[in-house]
Amino acid sequence: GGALRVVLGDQCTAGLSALDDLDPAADTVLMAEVQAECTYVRHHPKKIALVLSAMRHFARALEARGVRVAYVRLDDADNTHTLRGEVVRAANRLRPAAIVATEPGEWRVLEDMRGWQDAAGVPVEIRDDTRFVCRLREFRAWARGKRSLRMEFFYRDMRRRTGLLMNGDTPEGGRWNYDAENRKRLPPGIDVPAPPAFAPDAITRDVLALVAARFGDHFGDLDGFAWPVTARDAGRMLDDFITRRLPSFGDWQDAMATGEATLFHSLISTSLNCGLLDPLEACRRAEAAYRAGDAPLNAVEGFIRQIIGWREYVRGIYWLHMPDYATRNGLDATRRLPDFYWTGETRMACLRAVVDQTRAHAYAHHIQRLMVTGNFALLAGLDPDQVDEWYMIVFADAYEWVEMPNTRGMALHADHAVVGSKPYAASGAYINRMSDYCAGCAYDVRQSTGPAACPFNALYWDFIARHADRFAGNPRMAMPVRTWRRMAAAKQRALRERAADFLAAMDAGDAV
Ligand code: FAD
Ligand code: DLZ
Ligand code: SF4
Repeated sequence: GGALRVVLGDQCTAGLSALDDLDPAADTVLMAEVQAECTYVRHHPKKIALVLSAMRHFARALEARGVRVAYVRLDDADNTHTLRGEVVRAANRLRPAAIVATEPGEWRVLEDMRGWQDAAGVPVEIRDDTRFVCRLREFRAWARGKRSLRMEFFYRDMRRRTGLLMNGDTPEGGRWNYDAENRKRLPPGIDVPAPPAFAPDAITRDVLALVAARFGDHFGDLDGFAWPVTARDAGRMLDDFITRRLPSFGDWQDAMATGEATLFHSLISTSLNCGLLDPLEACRRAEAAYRAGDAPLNAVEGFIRQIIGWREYVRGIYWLHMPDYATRNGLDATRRLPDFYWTGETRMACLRAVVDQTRAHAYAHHIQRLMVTGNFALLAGLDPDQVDEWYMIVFADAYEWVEMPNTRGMALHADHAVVGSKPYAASGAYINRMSDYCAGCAYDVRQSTGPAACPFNALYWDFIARHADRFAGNPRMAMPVRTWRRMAAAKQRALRERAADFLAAMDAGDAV
């Protein structure tokens, strides 16, 4: 009779397009916990718990509205454990006239979805994901004919379209972008408000037991699970951010500190990405705080730029360039991911801090992801496939549409300069400027050569040297290439030797 409406684990949104025009008398919503989605990469157990718990809470909320939900649990006996298998099984049982879905966040799932019609023998309608500000066809139209794409221009269009921080046609404060004011170092002794923790309810506790039993051997700690799993709690996380952390978000957006996993960040990516929080609403709330005089412009503009700028932009890039994007390796990087990305066992204090924190919380903030684990991977020439997989596994907010352009594009510069016009390569000096990690490190950030030197320093110059010909023509990289080429031969030799020794020791599994 009615329609079978499929809701995926990251689509726990009341206003989801697949649920538009739902007829509770005739339609059924299908939600399925399946092994295939829990293991296509070995996700952090906190990510699996987050998604499954959000699904169970969302199903309950639908039922409370009188919607019929066919909910398949991971431990149901008949579970085929693939999305397609569950769609086919539900279609055979319910004999719907149509299947309605919302486009997924990963290419591999879209490919699968395109086969549902043949597999189930029922017409499948795939609708736009209207939770994003920019439709994919609009992004394609924007990109068409442009020789190169820049986030900044896309972002300005999104500002104009949403009216966020606009006065008519002009940006609030007279400038579009206050990024230059987001680079302060954290003063010692500053009081950082602890983010809220959401204690597991009975539903989440059931899920935690299930995840511990089935996926307890994946990388990551399950205990201390405290992510929001309902729209209500996601709203509370946002409230807490707006009132307690947003005012300082701008100044210290790029800062890092030992023992501080979250600083003034919002912690809303997990909620945005699985549908518990609406991105435009988050931006409007931040704007209201600015208009009320409760938060400065550099903080609010920076926050809004991340969401209607970067978040929408990388999604557009992903769908514009997939499936080719997933295989790009523009800098020919082939080195194996070292074990310390999993164990945290390294003498490099910055990497140890970020890996340990990621294992505990399935979270690291942007500069940790970009300038510590990402920068190291870039400089050491780690294989993008392995780095991509690591980022997909370890973070609770990871879905390919957002993870891949950030990793392969922004961090590794492997995507033929689609996301960024220059690599975010930096030596230890950058990490030392933005954090206190170096003070507690076995290596000396001021040395570049010899066994006690911070590895980032020699690796940085080795990276510039390896790619000097490639980068010489890039105006934004010409400076370091020139500096390298003018360097005394003995100094060059010592740097490259230090880099080679370090990498050889790392590859051999020695303690580095
Ligand atoms: P805040 O710093 O408070 O920022 C607010 C929001 O802006 C975030 O919740 C997020 O939705 C958005 N945002 C900020 N930066 C970006 C960005 N570069 N791209 C897209 N959205 C952004 N983000 C993910 O959501 N999932 C990922 O899998 C992911 N992988 C990343 C991998 C690498 C190598 C890098 C460098 C960045 C990655 N990011 C990813 C982007 C960013 O690091 C996270 O969105 C952010 O750290 C989430 O924490 P928060 O909610 O506290 O963010
Ligand atoms: C990430 C995830 C996990 C862990 N489990 C499920 C699941 O059991 N059922 C489901 O429908 N979705 C799950 N997801 C989310 C999907 O993998 C997600 O829809 C794709 O990554 C596309 O964005
Ligand atoms: Fe990281 Fe180098 Fe600083 Fe150690 S000295 S914390 S390796 S940047």
